[in-house]
Amino acid sequence: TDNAFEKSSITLLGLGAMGAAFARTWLAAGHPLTVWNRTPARAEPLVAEGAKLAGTAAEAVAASDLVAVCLLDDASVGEALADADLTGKDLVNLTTGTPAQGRARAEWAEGRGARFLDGGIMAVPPMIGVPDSGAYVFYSGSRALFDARQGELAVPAGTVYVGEDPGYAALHDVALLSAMTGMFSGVAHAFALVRGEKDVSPKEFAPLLVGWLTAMAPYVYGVADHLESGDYTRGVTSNLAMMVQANGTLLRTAEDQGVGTELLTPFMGLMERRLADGHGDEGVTGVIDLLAR
Ligand code: FVH
Repeated sequence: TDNAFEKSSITLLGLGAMGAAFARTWLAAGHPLTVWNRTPARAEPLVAEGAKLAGTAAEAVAASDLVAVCLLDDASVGEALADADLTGKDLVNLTTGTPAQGRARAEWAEGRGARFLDGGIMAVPPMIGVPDSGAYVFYSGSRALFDARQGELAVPAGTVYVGEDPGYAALHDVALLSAMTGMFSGVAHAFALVRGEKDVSPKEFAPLLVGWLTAMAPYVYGVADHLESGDYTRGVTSNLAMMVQANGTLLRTAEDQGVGTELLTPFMGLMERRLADGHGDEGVTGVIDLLAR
């Protein structure tokens, strides 16, 4: 199916919102594309755009050396590929999972004769195939596969290879999503505080919040420096003792505004524990030590 003069053929299993977005970019780039979806009707628009619809996942896998999978979860990947012959295939799993699932899926695929790469997509579907959207995919696993398929993988989104350990793509993905969850939590609390005020409109407040979060984002580099140096006081301008004191103001304000504090108190509790352990001259990095299990 692949030769030096034509675009390589690609198989894609899974035509949900994300899979369909990937499919369109490969089709637009001229790659012959075979697709399979559990619900075949979902493939109709892509077939109209030039994709070939396979009757079964096994038939789809047989059609190309490069097989991408973008399904709901790891269990659906196992189900879909159960009857497929993976011998000699380059299997790229774009399904979100845990690091442990990535490692187990790599062992499973390699045991069936495939090279394996796990992917963690850092984008939402409308960003796929859009230059400068910032979309990229973390990849980990077979470096040889990544190098050989860099051309195809770079069509839908940027690529960031994070190591031979097949769990690392998911680990990076989940670490970034976890940080985002913390941001969502902070944003929810901030809007809850101002929402009841007749003279504070959410749309006027939003750019102030974005500006503040953007200004604070380089804090991340300070944490990295603390962790690598082992000195959690380096470059600290606002120390833990001061911040724990200020937390009282945050909590009182929430109470005055009639807003629950449940999004704030878990983190504040950890800050207080670190302070009680005698680390008032540090920043907030020491909280990470308290999280280690
Ligand atoms: N959409 C997003 O914003 C996020 C962005 C970051 C990455 N995620 C992950 O990408 C995977 C696919 O997500 P999706 O958005 O394409 O998801 P859906 O639109 O819900 O499509 C799910 C597809 O999976 C098929 N499927 C579900 N269960 C099974 C099964 N047991 N066997 C075979 N296929 C299965 C489903 O088929 P159907 O419902 O159309 O028949 C869709 O093709 C995902 O890991 C996200 O976490 C997306």
